[in-house]
Amino acid sequence: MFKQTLLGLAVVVAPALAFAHSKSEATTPADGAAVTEVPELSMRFDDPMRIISVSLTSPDGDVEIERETGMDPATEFRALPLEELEPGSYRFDWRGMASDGHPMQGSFFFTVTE
Ligand SMILES: [Cu+2]
Repeated sequence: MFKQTLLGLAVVVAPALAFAHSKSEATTPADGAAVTEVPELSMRFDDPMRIISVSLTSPDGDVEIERETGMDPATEFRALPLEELEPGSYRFDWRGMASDGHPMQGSFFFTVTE
């Protein structure tokens, strides 16, 4: 009986696992890119992701950004820097919840040039 329950669960869960660990497919700016300006920060996912927290860090510390997208699971996340970004290197970190319920996190890097 118990075995059957587990098996049934496995069958139900299996299709969801195909989408497990949705990953960031593309970001703006692109990971590792050198850009002259950053009008927006965005990430696209191959499966809806609830983005719980984000941060943008420069060598001088945290940079304020404003979310454009809400807390609902979505395949696209957008945020805007509140000020023009000074030349330098930046790191964007995010934490989220994948549609299969797994907590996820990631980061990407870019450089703003003069
Ligand atoms: Cu997962």
